Amino acid sequence: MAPVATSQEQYQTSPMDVQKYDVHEDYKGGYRFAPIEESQVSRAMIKRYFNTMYERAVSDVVIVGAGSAGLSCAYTLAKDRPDLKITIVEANVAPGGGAWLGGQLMTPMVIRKPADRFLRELGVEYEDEGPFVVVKHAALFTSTLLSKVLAMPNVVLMNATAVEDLIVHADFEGKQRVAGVVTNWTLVALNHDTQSCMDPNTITAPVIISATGHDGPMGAFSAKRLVSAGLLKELGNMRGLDMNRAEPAIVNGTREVTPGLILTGMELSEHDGSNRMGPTFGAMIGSGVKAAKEAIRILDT
Ligand code: AHZ
Repeated sequence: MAPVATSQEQYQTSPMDVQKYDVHEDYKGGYRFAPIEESQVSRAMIKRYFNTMYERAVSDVVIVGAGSAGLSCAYTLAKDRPDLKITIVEANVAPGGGAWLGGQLMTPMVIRKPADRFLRELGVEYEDEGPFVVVKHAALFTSTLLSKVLAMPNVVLMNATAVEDLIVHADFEGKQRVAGVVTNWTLVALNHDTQSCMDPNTITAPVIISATGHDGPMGAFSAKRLVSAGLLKELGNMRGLDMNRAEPAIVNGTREVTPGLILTGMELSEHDGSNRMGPTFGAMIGSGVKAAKEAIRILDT
């Protein structure tokens, strides 16, 4: 791969490329591209994607779901531990979950203190309203966080890919431990009722962090699977909205709920039976950061 230019040079067409490929960046009608074969495009994508799948079949941490909690977790974990192979699996084509808008499809995003520290770390501007801050557009928070996560060399994002199941191994004492995830293209996962036998794929990792949000078409995936797999008796089920109770409960409750599996974000409310907070996002940041710290604690013991 060509080296990545980091300075002003990146905005200039290299004189070597001009000579070698006869390229011309002329917006008066003479714009000329370097020549390409269609197969080069295919191979450029295939080689990288499948090499990545091969390499990430064994990861250090898998994060399921790239909403505000999953991405806050990925950022913290990747920054604190550049040695870890962190693989994010997101069912949607567009990562970001519900964090592209604030509440009721409105654009401003409210974040209660002390989670505003994370915004300063990301370099996202906000208006200070005293006990909370407001980012002018939720998409500014999500796109900044996403771009920083994707730029981390130890992070891979597999979007349009759904986690369909958990891998559960028994340890030497016979105790059950979540040891990985079972994946499929989301379009395949959505069509199991119409086609026969579309077997999945796997990624193993010593720590899985599930951040799939509250119950919905795909939400609370791992929490629900713990019940159907017999690892949890029943779900607590998310309770009604109470911002003051909900946010600290989610952050402080973020933990390894079963060996090998950490729950973060609103998925935890379904597991624990805690309240929802509605359109305040501080707990998603705090819970994501705490999940990263939990993962490091597990990996280091
Ligand atoms: O696509 C989902 C979304 O991007 C993804 N996801 C769900 N199931 C998956 C699966 N495999 C892969 N089986 C899956 N990906 O998980 C992401 C969840 O993002 P989210 O924004 O829904 O959850 P969050 O916990 O990060 O943020 C919740 C935000 C909410 S909801 C709420 C309320 O309802 O009161 N309040 C807040 C702040």
